[in-house]
Amino acid sequence: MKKNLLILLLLSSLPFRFSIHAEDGYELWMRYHTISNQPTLKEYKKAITNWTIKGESAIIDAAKKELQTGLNGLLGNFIPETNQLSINGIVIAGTINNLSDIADAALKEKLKHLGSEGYVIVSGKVNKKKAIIIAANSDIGVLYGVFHFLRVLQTQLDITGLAIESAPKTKIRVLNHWDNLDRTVERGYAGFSLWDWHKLPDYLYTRYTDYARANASIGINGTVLTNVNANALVLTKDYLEKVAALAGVFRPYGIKVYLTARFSAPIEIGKLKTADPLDPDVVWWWNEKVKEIYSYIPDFGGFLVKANSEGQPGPQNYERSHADGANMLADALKPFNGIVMWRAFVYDNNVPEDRAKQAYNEFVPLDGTFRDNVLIQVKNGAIDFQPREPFHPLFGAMPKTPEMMEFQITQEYLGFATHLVYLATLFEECLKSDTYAKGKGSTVASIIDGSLEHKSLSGMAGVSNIGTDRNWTGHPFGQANWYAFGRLAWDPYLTSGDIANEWIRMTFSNSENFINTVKSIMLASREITVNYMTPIGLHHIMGRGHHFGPGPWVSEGRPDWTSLYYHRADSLGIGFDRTSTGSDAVSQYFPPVRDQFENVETCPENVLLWFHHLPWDYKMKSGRTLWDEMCYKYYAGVDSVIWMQKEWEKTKGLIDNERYNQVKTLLKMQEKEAIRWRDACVLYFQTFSKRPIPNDLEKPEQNLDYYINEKFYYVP
Ligand code: BDP
Repeated sequence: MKKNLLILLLLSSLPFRFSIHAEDGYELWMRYHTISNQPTLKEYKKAITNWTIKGESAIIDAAKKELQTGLNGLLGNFIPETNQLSINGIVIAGTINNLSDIADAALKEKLKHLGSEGYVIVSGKVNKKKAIIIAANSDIGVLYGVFHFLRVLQTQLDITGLAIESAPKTKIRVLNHWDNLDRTVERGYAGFSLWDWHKLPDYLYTRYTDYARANASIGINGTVLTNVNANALVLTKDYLEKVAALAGVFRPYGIKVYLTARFSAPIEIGKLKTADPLDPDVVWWWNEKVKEIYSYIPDFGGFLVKANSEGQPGPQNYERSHADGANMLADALKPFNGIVMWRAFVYDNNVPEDRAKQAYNEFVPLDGTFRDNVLIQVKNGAIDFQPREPFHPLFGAMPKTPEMMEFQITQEYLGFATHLVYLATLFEECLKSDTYAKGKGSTVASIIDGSLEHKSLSGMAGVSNIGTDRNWTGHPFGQANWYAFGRLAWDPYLTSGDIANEWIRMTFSNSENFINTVKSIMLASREITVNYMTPIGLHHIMGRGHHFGPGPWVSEGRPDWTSLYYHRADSLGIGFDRTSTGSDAVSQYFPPVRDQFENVETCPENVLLWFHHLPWDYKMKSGRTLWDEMCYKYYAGVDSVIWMQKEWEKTKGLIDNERYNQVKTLLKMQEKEAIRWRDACVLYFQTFSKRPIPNDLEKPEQNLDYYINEKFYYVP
């Protein structure tokens, strides 16, 4: 009886090792399963015999829990906490203040440059005994260091001569949840919203804690709980109590809570007649509201605002500027150290000549007029999270204003949660792009991390792909995109390959065979998707409204919501002329980039039709005509999905059957959907090109009408 009780107790202290739902993906990359490589396990067991974390706080408690769980799991036996420092193989963690007896001058010196969230992990000696030291300037640095150390073990690196230093390169690293108060998630494909508003503030799921752990493990330090298409209700007392309860769960993991502020809230919940940002009553109302929020959540992060875009209210309703609106909120937040993330994704009811130009046109003149606690949140491209977009011309064009990145992790335009698309390559492509804002080397990364213009405020936001699905993201590989986002927000200079390597090892297996196969699938997957959806710079040709599947024929309603507006196919050719003879959107880029895009010879072919309208017989670099090239790209896309399936099948037996089969089934679905994209687009564009599909390519089974008339009900 006693023995059973002991086992039970042991089991309950190791929730992630003995998850009842084995391999259902719930554990994410925090799978602390016992290391199966025996030599490595032996080496680790020798090097790690005890642990201690100095200090006392909720964050330190979280670090202790994580280290205990992680070590027990990975090493396969209980690793005790100790007060004694004279033991061989001790892991010692803490802030430098708490470790002052054991830290040498070199360690102290290192930490001076690592800021409030950085840490070091070193192998060394304490009292002549071998030790691993994790030191930081603050408690949260200690927690980040612990997670990094566990990652070292999970990825089975050598721990004999550890000399790791790390500090985040951006300051605000936030998920944007497009979650509504009724728990639906706008563009969410992984179930419903995690936030169970009805049961809050009393009922706190362990999932909330696991969410915070996952985020902290990759350095995410903030979460915007609510949809950018905001509901003012969340700013009322009832909801603020609920928000405060969530903030309480997240705080020990260094995660601040932010809310979306509906600009018309003073009218809707404040009973004012106006929301004019210069109206004294409105200013007063927001000041009081902000004070109230901080009375519930003393470390509230601030507001994210979508204003004057897609029908959302904003300062322009009162003939005021974005700066007037942002500054009014910024002033209210300033005394509490809160910030405003003001979105540059704007387009109003007047259809512009080119939607791609609007954000730049509206925001560049405002540079220098924003308060210092305002960041402008810019989507990676000027249209809308398309499978491929050139980087947004706003990056670098507002040197006096902090610009933060907005990536979309949820795959609204990339096949929802049924397509395996590793987005880190998309993120990397954008971050590495050189804007030439201050000459060569002015990469997007250097703008959003604040280094180019020496900004103290910087950040990256990711539109979350998380929901109530057991595995959080629907597709098991959707987890990699959440992971990659966090890692890139911490360090925008990491490569997608290195991130994939880490993620695969932590999530699936350290078998080199498995890693090589899966990594090659992941790294190719985004280009494959571009090929079967929008090759050669095509964009915005998806199904209307739900954005599922192809819809190059979408033509009704507001012109810039149609596909025709973007592809401009006609009997002569295809593509959006954004050169100086067209909409001149190229002029928004700095000269060398502008000239590169302007000139059809130098414009990269992967964005050719983004910038140029070209004849169907235009000669591509391959020697093929544009029409043939387009066909080959679409077909290559589908062929590559078949290749992905074959590659994946090689991994059978190398991982658990549950996840193996799940991915296998999803890849089959992806093939079906890729064929739909290919055939629908090729058949549709053929009505303009009037040219045959090249002979060596199989002909579509269905005709165009079939695809046009397909109906998709209740698409999420
Ligand atoms: C678009 C989405 C829409 C969002 C909008 C935004 O389709 O649901 O509200 O972006 O970012 O991509 O505000």
